[in-house]
Order: sequence, then C-alpha cells, then structure tokens
Amino acid sequence: ETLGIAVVGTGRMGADHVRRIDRVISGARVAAVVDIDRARAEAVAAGVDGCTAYVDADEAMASADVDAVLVASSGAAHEEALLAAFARDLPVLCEKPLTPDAASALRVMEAEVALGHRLVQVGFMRRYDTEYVRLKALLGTGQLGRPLMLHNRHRNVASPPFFTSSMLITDSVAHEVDVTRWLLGHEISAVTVLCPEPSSGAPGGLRDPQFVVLETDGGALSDVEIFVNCGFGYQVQAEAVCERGTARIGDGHELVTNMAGRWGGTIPQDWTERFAQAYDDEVQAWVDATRRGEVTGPSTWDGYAAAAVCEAGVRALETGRRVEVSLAERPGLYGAEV
Ligand code: ISE
Repeated sequence: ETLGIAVVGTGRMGADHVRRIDRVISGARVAAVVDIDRARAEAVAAGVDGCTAYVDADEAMASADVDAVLVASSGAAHEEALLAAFARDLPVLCEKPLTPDAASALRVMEAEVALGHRLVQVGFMRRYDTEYVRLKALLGTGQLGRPLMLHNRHRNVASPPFFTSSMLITDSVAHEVDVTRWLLGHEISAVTVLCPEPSSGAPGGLRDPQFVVLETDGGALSDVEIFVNCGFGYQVQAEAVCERGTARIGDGHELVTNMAGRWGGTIPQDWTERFAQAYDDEVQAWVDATRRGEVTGPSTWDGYAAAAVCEAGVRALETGRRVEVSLAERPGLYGAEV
C-alpha cells in the first residue's frame, strides 16, 4: 500500500522533499503539507495530486490519509512536531538538526524511549552519499589500518541572512559531527574551535571561516574547516588518515574536461545538487523501511549526540577553550553501535 506522507515545513528542504516524494521515489505519496504560512502550503499542495494543505501539523497528522511524517520545518519547531507524531505513533523522517540544543534533544529521546520503540530517522543524508558509503566500507575492511585523523572541508557559497557564528557549528558542522561518529564508530569527547580573522566576504560580525577540532573517545582527531561564504561553490571533502594509508572523497573529479589549454570541471552550488543522490536514497530507504514496519538509519541517539557535541562546540567558540562533551547514558533502544 502506498505510504501517505505529511511534509511539515515547505521551505527549501520541505519543497524539495515534496518534489522528490511526488516525482522521484516509489511507494509513497505526499498526502498533506503543513506550513505556518498558509499561502505557501497551499501553493505547494496545488502542484500535487490529492494533497491537502494545513497550517497545523497535529491536524494533518490526524488525517486518515497520513501514515508517516517528514519534518522539514526550522529546527526550533522540531520538538513539537516530533512529540505530536509520537502521540499518534507515526514514523518520522526528521531533517537535521533533531532539535537545536541538547536539552530538547534529550526530551525527545526520553519520549521515544518511553514509547518503547523507535519512530525517528534523523536526516543526516551524508550517510547515504555513495562516496561516504564507500569510504565507510573501506575503513570497515581494516585494509588501511586504524584511523588516526579525519580532515574535513565544508564550504558553502554564501550563508543565509539569519546565519549566526554559532550556526556554523550547529547547522553546518553538525554534519561532520555525525559523519565523524559514523565513520569511526566513536563518540566525540571534546571540541576546540579556532578562528582566523574573518573573511572580508563574510557578512558583518560573522566568524567565518572557523577551524573545529573534534577529539573522539577512540583516540582519533577530526578537524573541520567550515567556510560558509567561500563564494565559489559548494564543497564537502573528507580524508581519512590511517596507520597504513589514506582515503579521500569529495574531490569532484568525476567529469574532467580539457578545453582551450585548460583542464577542469564544475563545482556544485548547493547541497540539494551535491547531495541529490544521497537525499533520494535516504528518503527511499525511509519509505521502504516504514512500509516494512521498520525504523532504520540515523537514530534519535545520533541526533542527540550531534546536538550535545554542537552545544559544546558553541561554548568552545565563545570561550576560546577546549570543551568536553558530556553525554547521557545510551538507552538500550538504540543498540550498541555508534
Ligand atoms: C544547511 O543547513 C545544510 O544542512 C547543508 O548541508 C550545509 O552545507 C549548510 O552549511 C547548512 O546551513
């Protein structure tokens, strides 16, 4: 049976997911869209057969057409939407961040644990990107030996007007926090943030770029250059340095052109382009698992751990100090694997 999905939030990511569910993936349809801006919800619903527009998420979730929820509203609105979905026992794909801070993420996790079964997959889409998947598989073979360091570069063309210095960590580096935990199978134990004199291309007062160092409980280091006003393109690169070799992804050398005395390629301009395949596979995997009655992929624990690390990161940015991460105990519901 086709899965009826309510998409909560019809901004950039929500609208892209509506298009994806409607036109790209199989086994699901967009039954409802929700937005506090009624006109925006109605405009999106008008483009999809059999889709109803709502202003209130709980009302959409009460509809008999809705079997599952995709939360793509702003991070601050996630907790309320998640708890509403829990009250109706509806499976959820929740865009990152799970919630904006560790305390609210912990509340969501405790509510899911009280239900006694998983309902949430967190939208850390890089875990579905074919390059990251290959890197993880290679590290898993042990051929390169034990990973010692990860070097990450994360560049955006320009930051949106509402971006703050701490959002470089909570909104952007959140992805490297997740891939570091996932690739290495370690938790992150401490964070240090160093900043050069900001780029003249950064909007007034924004600490951009930043250099973030993550220490893991498995004795590895992961550094992140986050630069959200680089101006030239969207780049996400990672290199694992291991005892017997290194492995690198994100160079974007798939298509190399020779022309007029130069060689080169093109750089994507944003994440919907760079991670299109990852998003498609992520949402398809979520739909397939949901139709089988399963919940897979990054969990509420992963969302909570990312929130706790990012919160420590923001304190490290503000104080200029190394800040240790303290995590709650990992509930049995989420198994033993990082
Ligand atoms: C945005 O929210 C994302 O999730 C993108 O993947 C990231 O590159 C960007 O920096 C964030 O603001």
